[in-house]
Parts: sequence; structure tokens; C-alpha cells
Amino acid sequence: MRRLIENSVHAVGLEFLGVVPLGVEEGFSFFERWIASGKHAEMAYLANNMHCRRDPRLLLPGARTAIILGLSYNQGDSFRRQPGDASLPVAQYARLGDYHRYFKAQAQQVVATLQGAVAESHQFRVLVDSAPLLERALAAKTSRGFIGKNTLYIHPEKGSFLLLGEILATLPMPVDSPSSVESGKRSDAGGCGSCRRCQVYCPTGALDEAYTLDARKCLSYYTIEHRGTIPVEYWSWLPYSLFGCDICQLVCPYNRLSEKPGSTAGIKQNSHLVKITKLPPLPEMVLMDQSFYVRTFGGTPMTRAKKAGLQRNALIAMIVENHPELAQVLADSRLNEEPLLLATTAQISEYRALKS
Ligand code: B12
Ligand code: SF4
Ligand code: SF4
Repeated sequence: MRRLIENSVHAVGLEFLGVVPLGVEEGFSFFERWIASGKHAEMAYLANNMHCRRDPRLLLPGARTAIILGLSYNQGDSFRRQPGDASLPVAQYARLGDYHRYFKAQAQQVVATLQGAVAESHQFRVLVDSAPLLERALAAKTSRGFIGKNTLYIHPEKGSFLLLGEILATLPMPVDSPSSVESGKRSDAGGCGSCRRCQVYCPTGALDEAYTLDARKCLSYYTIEHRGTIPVEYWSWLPYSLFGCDICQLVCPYNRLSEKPGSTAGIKQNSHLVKITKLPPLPEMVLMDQSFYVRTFGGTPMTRAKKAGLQRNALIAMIVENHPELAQVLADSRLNEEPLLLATTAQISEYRALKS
């Protein structure tokens, strides 16, 4: 069965990470404490359906196991940008088209293969990113991979530029023996050891406590999930992190390892998924109308920030760079159509006072 799963996962262009048992999640108390301490910022939805996060079997009656899948998306960005470097200030995952749809469709093909090989009564459910499920805690139960100090699931050979998805199954299957990584040690199985690179290079101190992310300080949170104005102390980084942030992955030695010749990691099989290869000029982004927004960003993860969020991010980048067209944009009447842009404009003096 494992061979069948592995082959059918590879055949559809995904990574097979392992098969894990489902049950009450030991990491749940960590999650509860994280929520209680307010580190989830304004992502109130994370506190919903806590019972499912505690016990993922509630997501599919009779579920016993989960097949853990990965979608590799490393496009070779470098942390240290060179002058003239064409890399975009957009997180690598967000340049893909709608990976949820692609990932789900590929996983459904795997399900179809499995369904053909087992009794009809067995149920499967594909989940990708959207369910109340501790996806990283599940992935960390596979025999290869661990949670790093940057809080990401890292595979020792494939790195962390892997989106996670799961096939929950009522089918009893042989499960992985958990990876032998010891917290604080580094071995062939993985582990951070004494490395602190993600903590040192995170520009905002969001990882000051190892293995714990404080979303109230994270650029990824502000540029993707946060709906209001962005506190001015985070503005300086927006020209480089216009949507999402990859710094704590780009500096991680496991992602350098994943570039080694012969590694299966990287975008390779999924290069056709890359949809965003350039961005419109910032003034156009700030003043875009609905049809421009849909044409340019529709069907990509960047719509998670919604039109107003992308406009806000682009306006901040213009202010920080003192863009030559800033005065013109600020005087444009279209700015008045979006309250978030007006509220961001009202923060300019505060930002300039901070910088002076
Ligand atoms: C909310 C969310 C965010 C928030 C908060 C991130 C965070 N660190 O919690 C924000 C908006 C900041 C965010 C950012 C990003 N996200 Co996000 N996000 C999520 C989401 C929806 C929920 C995560 C969550 O529950 N967080 C709460 C914390 C407490 O839980 P946790 O991180 O899962 O931690 C558990 C395990 O680590 C476990 N655990 C297991 N072993 C160990 C060992 C030790 C020592 C410890 C302490 C804990 C531990 O304990 C915790 C749970 O109990 C998941 C999808 C999902 N449903 O899981 C995607 C997800 C985590 N995000 C993902 C991605 C790609 C990103 C970004 C890279 C996007 C970007 N480039 O900007 C960044 C990475 C930032 C970072 N360093 O985490 C991927 C990560 C894939 C991977 N390889 O790990 C996920 C899994 C989506 C997916 N399906 O692929 N994200
Ligand atoms: S995503 Fe960026 S801001 Fe957030 S923890 Fe990682 S390096 Fe820090
Ligand atoms: S950068 Fe270092 S400390 Fe951070 S996750 Fe990678 S190995 Fe662990």
C-alpha cells in the first residue's frame, strides 16, 4: 500500500512525506498557550473549531491515518539580493497560481487511485491549508522532518519551501516511526542544534523566542493577513516584503542543502504553477481598480490580502522609497475611494517622525 501511495503521489507531481496516525494532538496545549498569549494577533479565526485542532479525527468520521503531502515551490531566491536582481518582493509561495486548487486536484487523483485499490466503504478527505488542523504538528510526525526554530516544517533533504496538504483516511495503514530529531541537536535526521540564523535575521524580532512566532511582529502577518493599517515601525521592510516574507527560510541551512544536485526539492515539476513573474509599477498598484486587481492578481494567493491590503502595502513601499511619483499618487482623487489608503496616508507624519 505504501508503495502504491508513494508512486501515485509522485506521479501527480507532489512530494510524499509520510503516513501518520491520527489522535489527540500532543502539540495542542502549545497551540492553546500561543492563542492565550495573543501571539496570533488579529487572526481570530484560529481560535475557532479548537476541538478539531485538538483531535483531527473530527474532520472525517472514522479517520485513523493521514497521508502527508508536500508541494515543493523553491524558485531559487537568494537572501542577499544583488543590485539589479530581478527577484520580486513577493514570497515564493505567493507567486504560484491557486495552489490550493492544484494541490487539491492532484491529491484527489491520488485518492482515486487508492479508492480503486481498497474496499469502497473507506473514506478519504483531502485538506490543504484551509481546515482547522495543526498541519505542521502532523507533518512533524513523519519519519523525515522536524519543526525548526522558525516554526516551519523542515525536511532534512527537501528543505522547508514545501506547502503541506493531507489526505485523511479511514483506512488503517502502517504509519511512520517518528523522526529521531532531538530538540537542540543536529543530526542526519535534522534539527536546529545551536543554529539561530532565522532568529538573528528575522528583521522584526518575531522569532525572538525559538520555535514560537509572534504574529504581532511578523511581516508575513502584516502584509497578508492584517486588515487594518500597519504600525509604522514595520514600514521600512515593505519595499522588500510587499506580500509575505521568506527571510526565515532563505537563511536556513536546510534550504541551501535542498539545492544540492540530485535533490528532489524545488519547483521543477511545478514550474508551470508560477504565475506571478513581475509586478505592476507601485503607483499602478496603489490606484488599481477592481478589474485591474482581478486581471493581475486573480487566482493567486495574493488575493488573500484583498485589493485594499495590496494597495496599502504598495502605498507604504512608495512612501518608504520616497518614490518619485508619490506626491502625484497622494494627490489623486482615487485614493479617497479606499478608507485604508486614507488611513495609511494619515500615518505618514508618524513614520517620518520615527525616521528623523
Ligand atoms: C496562521 C498561519 C500563519 C500565521 C502564523 C504563523 C505561525 N508560525 O503560526 C502567519 C500569517 C504569520 C503565517 C506565515 C507564514 N506561513 Co502560514 N499558516 C498559518 C496556518 C493557517 C495555521 C498555523 C498555526 O496554527 N499556527 C499556530 C502555531 C502555534 O501552530 P504551528 O506553527 O502549526 O505549531 C505547531 C507545531 O509546531 C507543534 N510542534 C510540533 N513539533 C514541535 C516541536 C517543538 C520544539 C515545538 C515548540 C512545537 C512543535 O506545536 C504547534 C501546535 O500545537 C497554517 C496552516 C495550518 N492549518 O496549519 C499555515 C502554514 C503554517 N503557513 C505556511 C507558510 C508557507 C507560511 C509562510 C512561509 C508564508 C510567507 N512566505 O509569508 C510564513 C512563514 C512564517 C513562519 N515562520 O511561520 C505553511 C508552512 C509549510 C511548512 N513547511 O511549514 C502552512 C502549513 C500552510 C500550508 N498548508 O502549507 N502563517
Ligand atoms: S516571516 Fe519574516 S518577519 Fe515573519 S518570522 Fe519569518 S523572517 Fe520574521
Ligand atoms: S535557520 Fe537554523 S535555527 Fe532556524 S530553522 Fe533553520 S536550522 Fe533551525
